[in-house]
Amino acid sequence: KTRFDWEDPFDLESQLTEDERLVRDTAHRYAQAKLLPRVTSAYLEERFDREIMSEMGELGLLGCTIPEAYGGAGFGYVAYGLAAREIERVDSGYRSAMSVQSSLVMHPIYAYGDEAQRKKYLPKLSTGELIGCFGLTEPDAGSDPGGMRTRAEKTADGYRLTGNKIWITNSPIADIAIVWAKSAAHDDAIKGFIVERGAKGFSTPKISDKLSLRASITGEIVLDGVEVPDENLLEGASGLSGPFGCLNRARYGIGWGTLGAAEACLAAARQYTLDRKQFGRPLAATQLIQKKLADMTTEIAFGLQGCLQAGRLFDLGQLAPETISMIKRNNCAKALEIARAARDMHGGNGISAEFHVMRHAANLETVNTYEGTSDIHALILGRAITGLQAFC
Ligand code: TGC
Ligand code: FAD
Repeated sequence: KTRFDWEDPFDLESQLTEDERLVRDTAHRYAQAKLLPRVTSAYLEERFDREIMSEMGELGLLGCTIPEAYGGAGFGYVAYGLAAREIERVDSGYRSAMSVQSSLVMHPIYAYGDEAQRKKYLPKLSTGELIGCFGLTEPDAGSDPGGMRTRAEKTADGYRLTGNKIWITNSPIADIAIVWAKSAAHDDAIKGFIVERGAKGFSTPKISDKLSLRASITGEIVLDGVEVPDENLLEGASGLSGPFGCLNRARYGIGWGTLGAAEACLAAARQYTLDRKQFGRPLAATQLIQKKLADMTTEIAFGLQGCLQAGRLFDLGQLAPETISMIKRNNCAKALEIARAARDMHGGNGISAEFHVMRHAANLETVNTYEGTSDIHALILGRAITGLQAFC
């Protein structure tokens, strides 16, 4: 009889290429050796260590799907997903830093920018010498980004940006921001702009006292008549399809990443319940605990197969955005359930930072909300299934 491998029931390993395994192993070694030892203090102190970006850059993890000519690694989307899974196995906030830089900053410059913009920014973003952030959400426009108020007015040699962005990952430490604004010179279409730190009227106050994603730094972007030159317009994007093209990539990475967090919780809960004895036997010998472990193992294994096939389709240019909504929504929800169950299975110890599971559960609350809430992705799927839109 073939042996059941609870860590890999569908033999995902054999479905990966040699190169994909190499990327996965590199990310795994780095995350376990360098991120895991510092995550607890970073989380408790609400601190993001700037040098993490340079470390990830050194390993080729930033913008890894961008061609090598621009400083990327030229990997496929399965490799990108595997890296996200390994980083989020340690903390969703660290995966956030990687996804924002890769999918929300480097991708729009690569996809919508001109050659001069690509050459100026991409190599430095790929090494982590520059940090970027992505400003779409506003105080009055979250799920409905089309309702944004930030405006771009044409000036003699550029644009003047006015507005506020909120809940922006990495904004307080960003050297550049990709800012989305309605442009009067383009019939009020949403356009993307590269805003450099130091521009007059540009500030990025930090948002403190988060109870989730505390090892990630989050802030606002305040645009008080910020002047950007013509050459900082991302000419190739017009309308919401611009930011959504970036979100497709980040949401896809979250599909993989959340399962990394779930796998960490499953492994912790399994080991804890094997070691912990109550009523004279290991907790893992009880039916209720075994059912929970069976549910966790099943959801993770099915989720990973979905991600792998999504990645293969992405590389072929055949992945529908609605399929991305499906993996983002389902894997976030399953990971959140798994992290909460793992927390419960650890009893009182489950609330201690030392055991990591409650940190994962708290992080996944954010991941379930950002990049489109769970219900928004249900509505995206509902629209595709019925042809009827139910947003408003
Ligand atoms: P809708 O009418 O559906 O579409 C407007 C235009 O966009 C196009 N489009 C897409 N294009 C590419 N990919 C997609 N996934 C696309 N979805 C839509 C669409 O074809 C249309 O194009 P055109 O040329 O005809 O104009 O737009 P809507 O206003 O009805 O929007 C509906 C909805 C709810 C789907 C959308 O607004 C939505 O997804 N809301 C969620 C907002 C969101 O995800 N925000 C994320 C902010 S960034 C973030 O959270 C980063 S966290 C970072 C981290 O730390 O990891
Ligand atoms: P709302 O849109 O106000 O939603 C509130 C609730 O109403 C949700 O449950 C939602 O599902 C529900 N709802 C909304 N519309 C409908 C409807 N039509 N029908 C039924 N229910 C509905 N944004 C960026 O641009 N860049 C970033 O880097 C970034 N990083 C983030 C980091 C963190 C830590 C957090 C918490 C958020 C971040 N965001 C970022 C913002 C994030 O994308 C938004 O919070 C998210 O899109 C939800 O928007 P909202 O908070 O305004 O909630």
